[in-house]
Amino acid sequence: MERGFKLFSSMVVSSALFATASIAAGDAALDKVMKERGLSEADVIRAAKTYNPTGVHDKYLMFSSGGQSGQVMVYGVPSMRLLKYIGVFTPEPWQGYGFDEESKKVLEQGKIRGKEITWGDTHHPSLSETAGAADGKWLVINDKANPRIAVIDLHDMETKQIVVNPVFKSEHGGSFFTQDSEYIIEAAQYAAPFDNNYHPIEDYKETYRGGVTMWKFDPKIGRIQPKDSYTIELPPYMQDLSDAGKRVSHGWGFTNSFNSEMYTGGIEVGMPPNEAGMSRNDTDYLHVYNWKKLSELAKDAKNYKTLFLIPEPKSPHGVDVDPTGEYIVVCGKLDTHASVYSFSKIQNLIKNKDYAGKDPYGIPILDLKKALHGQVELGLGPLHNQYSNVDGEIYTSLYVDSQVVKWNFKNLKVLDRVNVHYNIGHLAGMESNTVDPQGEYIVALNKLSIDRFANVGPLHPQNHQLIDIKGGKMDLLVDMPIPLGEPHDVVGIRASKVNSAVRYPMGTNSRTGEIHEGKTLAGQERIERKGNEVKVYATLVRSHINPERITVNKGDNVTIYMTNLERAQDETHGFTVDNYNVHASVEPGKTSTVKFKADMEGVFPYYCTEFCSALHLEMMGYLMVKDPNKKYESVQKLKMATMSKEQLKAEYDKTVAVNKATDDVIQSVVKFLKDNHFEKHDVVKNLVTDALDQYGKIPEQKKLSDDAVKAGDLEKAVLFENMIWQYMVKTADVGIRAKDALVRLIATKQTPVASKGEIAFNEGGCSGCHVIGKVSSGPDLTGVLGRHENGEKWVADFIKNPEHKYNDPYVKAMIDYFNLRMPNQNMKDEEVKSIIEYLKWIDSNANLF
Ligand code: K7E
Ligand code: CUA
Repeated sequence: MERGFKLFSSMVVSSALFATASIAAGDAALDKVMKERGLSEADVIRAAKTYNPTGVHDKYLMFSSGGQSGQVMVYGVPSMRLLKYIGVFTPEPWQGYGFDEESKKVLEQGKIRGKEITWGDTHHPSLSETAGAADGKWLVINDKANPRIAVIDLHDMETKQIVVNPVFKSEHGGSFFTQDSEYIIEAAQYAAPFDNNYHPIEDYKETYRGGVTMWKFDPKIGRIQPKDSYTIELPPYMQDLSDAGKRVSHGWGFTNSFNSEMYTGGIEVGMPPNEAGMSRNDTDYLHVYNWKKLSELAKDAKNYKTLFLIPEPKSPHGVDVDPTGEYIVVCGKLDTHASVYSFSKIQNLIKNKDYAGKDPYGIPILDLKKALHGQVELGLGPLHNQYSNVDGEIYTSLYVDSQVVKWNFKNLKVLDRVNVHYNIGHLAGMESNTVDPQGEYIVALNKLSIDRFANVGPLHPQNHQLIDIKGGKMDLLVDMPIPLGEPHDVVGIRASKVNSAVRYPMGTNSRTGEIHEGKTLAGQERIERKGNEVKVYATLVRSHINPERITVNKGDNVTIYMTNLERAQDETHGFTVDNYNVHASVEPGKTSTVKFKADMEGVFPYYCTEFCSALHLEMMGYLMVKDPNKKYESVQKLKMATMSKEQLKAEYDKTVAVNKATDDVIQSVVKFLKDNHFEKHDVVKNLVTDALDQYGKIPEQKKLSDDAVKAGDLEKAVLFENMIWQYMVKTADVGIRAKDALVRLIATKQTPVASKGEIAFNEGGCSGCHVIGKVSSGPDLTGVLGRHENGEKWVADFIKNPEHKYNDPYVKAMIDYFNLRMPNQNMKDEEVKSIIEYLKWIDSNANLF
């Protein structure tokens, strides 16, 4: 074994698994895996830095644009595991987004001039802020292709609102929250006439316009207020990315541009292409505006007085305000420099009216040199910047060089660089462009993945790479393929700041947050008809849909309201009617609606689309669509044989007996839970609440069963008894989960050796015959060490060499009883020792099993 590797094992895993006498064994196992998989020591450290054992959560949540998918993705850092897709501008069937009525209403808000737009090109997600810090409440994202902004509520991660920009024909520099989420900045991209008329390209300078829209946001209710929003009309320079000032620069906005040339191309008429003409000048303009003042002026008429232009090296891209608000860093894209502007210098120039000139539209231009704190040569193709928790530290992506470069924007020194694969666009730090950046990690959002993953055809996934920035040198830890569009930008936030709910108040329309008109509680299920309007008020609860039959006439308009009555976490029911192109995802407490015209005659099963319980397949019903102009003949010719009265009575008695036995099991679990004070542990308490919820439904069913017996209908009584059994199974299912959870919480902690013993016990095959706490195909091993003289040695010998003891009277009796002999599992000494430790641990918790 190499020296370096030894050093690593004592460094990284010392306190966990290999600290005791078994270091050699641990190292050997690790060594074997490393050899087999060709891993270096550095690889193993990186793996350990990003690996989350099962059940361990990530420290950071990342909200990623889904690019051309029009969605948002959520993933965790440092594990880089995908957690969710959120439907935003595009229908998304899993969530019923665009397939139930509530979400269709949200998507409809995104219509442009009456036209339905079912895709989007999402670029820049932005987290709401309070006093400049991410507050974990709202997320907004823009659509570059169709100038729109969407609002996502982080309490349930659903899209609630889409607004369409009334004047832009294209946008890009959105969306960016101001420091108290008063406004969201959205800047245009490709200049176009603000009206909806044709204007010849020759009139570009006169009639085409750029702009910045300041969307008023109400952070209390999380909705954009279009009527209080306004647009700053700008010259037809192509506006690009933006950022809001913060702290000292609060109230100001900064927006980049390219094409100050106002070039309009025309390859087809012999002109050089746009790319040549739009990058001819050495400089373009950084737009500097006081949105706070403008929002006052906007209440009256348009006014450009508080708008200024500062030259910036040509065709810049990212503009990012530092955590203090004093520095504004602009990246060159076609220039190898980053330019650091000083907000106080800008303010002085404005105050002293120290202008270098005016643009053709009369907007004052500030002198570049006088506004600069300085410039730094970073490399080829600098695009975007992120800040860390270290004062002055900034990270910039270099598109052409495929690098992340770390530098200091105060003393203007380059500190470090790391290669990424390949061609990075944005990069994302943790709460990075807020007043409280967390440092720790940078995610590189790479445009190409070329050779990083198995070939899945010419369209490759994108590649997000996690970089550790905690040390002096950046260290690239791991790759994450993104199989869903080009995610331009990602924002990260501490997961602890996001308070997502697990259920809705009963009967909630999740898209509006209000109580749904179709809210239906148990017992209120019904079908209402008015002419050819049929309204179904349905409930969903494990494991049935009520009603189970809906009969309508062909041509009827059918509305089905569904309320999920569950309170248990993660008990979502999905709903579809076959062949009718509807789907809803109904989480606990939610009410959803599907609506369709029953224009096809026939029988259409409807069912729950989430595997919600053991009887999920039975969670179904039939939509029957009759043609009112047809006559239907009954075909009940074949009389089915029925049970005799005695047979029915026997079946009834048997079912009741099974229920009694099942109830005994439940009561024993309940006793255990009570004896061990389950109520002290929230996790267990919640599970018990869920279990009792199911159990509480039994009396009602019992009454129905008893009534049926009284009425002499044993057939029906058996069915109700079966329903009681279903509720008991559901109770027991959750109850046992609660018991297991409680055992784990109150048992004494396993020593490292004992936990290795448990692994050996399970992997070595012992658990195939022995179940702790139960007699199974072998004896219960609780207390086994005390059963024999010199128990530890006896058991160790027996594991290692069972054949020698087959004639021992005790063993012989066991062999006869179980009709099985303990096989030789070829355990190593080390394993046997650890199993003994495990058995000791079992004995110390014997009362729990
Ligand atoms: Cu640089 Cu749309 Cu933010 Cu892409 S943008 S990279
Ligand atoms: Cu409900 Cu499956």
